[in-house]
Amino acid sequence: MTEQTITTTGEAAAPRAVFPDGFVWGAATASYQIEGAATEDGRGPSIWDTFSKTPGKVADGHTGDVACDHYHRYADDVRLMADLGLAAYRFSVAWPRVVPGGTGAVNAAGLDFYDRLVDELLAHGVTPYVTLYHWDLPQPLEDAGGWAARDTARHFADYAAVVHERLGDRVRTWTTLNEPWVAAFLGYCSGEHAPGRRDPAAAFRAAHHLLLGHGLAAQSLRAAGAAEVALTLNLSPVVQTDGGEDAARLVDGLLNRQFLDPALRGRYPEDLLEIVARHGGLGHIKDGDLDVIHQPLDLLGINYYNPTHVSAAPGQPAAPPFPGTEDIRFDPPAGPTTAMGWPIDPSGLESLLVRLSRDYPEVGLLVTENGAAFDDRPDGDRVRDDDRVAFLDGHLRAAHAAIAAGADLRGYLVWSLLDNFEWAFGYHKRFGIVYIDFETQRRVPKDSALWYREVVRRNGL
Ligand code: IFM
Repeated sequence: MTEQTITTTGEAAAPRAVFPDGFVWGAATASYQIEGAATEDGRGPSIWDTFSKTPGKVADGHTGDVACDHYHRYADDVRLMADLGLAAYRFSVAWPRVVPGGTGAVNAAGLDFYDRLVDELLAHGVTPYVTLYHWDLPQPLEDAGGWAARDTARHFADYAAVVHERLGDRVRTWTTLNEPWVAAFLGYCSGEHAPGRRDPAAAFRAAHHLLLGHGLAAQSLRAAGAAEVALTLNLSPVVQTDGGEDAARLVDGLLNRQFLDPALRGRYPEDLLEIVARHGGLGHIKDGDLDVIHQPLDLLGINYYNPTHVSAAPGQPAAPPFPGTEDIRFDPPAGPTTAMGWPIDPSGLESLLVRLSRDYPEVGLLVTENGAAFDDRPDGDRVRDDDRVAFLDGHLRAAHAAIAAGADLRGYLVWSLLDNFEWAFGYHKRFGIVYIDFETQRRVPKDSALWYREVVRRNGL
């Protein structure tokens, strides 16, 4: 790996950042956000179908019914990936396509779709990275209690085995869950995401059962011969702006260590357990659960978007997705933000990666998501998204600096390949490096896609 300053006449000094040999470059998506074909070939309803069709839950009543129509256009999308030189593509499998009832009968037609997708990727030299759960829980399982119910963890492991049985001969890297914090706390506590529940105790139970599902699925994937098993978390360095530490520590426990410590150390942090005990108790954590959750992991997937700033604020009520944060204020972002209103701060990625390799040195790191929404507008056949190029450039430099500081970072997957259904924001927020005209389904690689192609080609900046 090298970093040097290149100066050419008339140009500003441009620091070069070359990544280690074998560094994996790619892009990511998720099933409900891009596939569409919501009722085709035996797919059953998911909690996101129900939620998005509930008035007032998603901006302008948008749904994933059609999305990017990737279910039918996957071959075009794979060709796009190959044109961009991507080495890896991270996608998720829709549980309700494969096991429409959540448990029981397997829908062969659903598996056939992923079979075709994997073959197409491999034929184009793109390595598939499978995520088994990116939030589209089959609705019948939610009707039986959702992730707040313990049985869901076992059903998830059964479904994982079914998918591995079909794709395991061609897929090496298996990620169990995407962002369990979001699934549990936006889904069951703040109600901003499906299934839209507002019950802190249910959210803590959901978080534990998601982790249990991860552990059970990891065991069954491993037993079936999966080469690499991973878990993807949304992680954020928590910074306390008033000079104190307690507020940052507490929020770090809820957001980061609640998942890192059980999965990678086999125990919950004590400070977290104190909060859980006050929100429904600890009865759902059974003897032996932490041994199941603590499975050997090959990769920790990191979804990084921004740091979290907090300060002590006596009298402040708890923030909706963060039970136990009474007397803490989540500071409004200062400085530049993306179209989501999220602060742009690449240094958070560097500090996060360095911390993870320091605190959890046994696991390799992969950035499974990083990117930004901006208000892109096509200009003929071009989308000039300089703001996204600057965002990605800054974050890749931060990733490079983290590697130089000792982080065991193996690759970077941009979020997202395509503009897509951004959950409660519908199609109003565009994260893609490829623009989608949702009226015509025309795909237009943005300037950031062409820029990223060069990054991949040069293995750096
Ligand atoms: O679109 C989401 C993705 O599904 C999970 N991580 C964050 C992205 C942007 O909000």
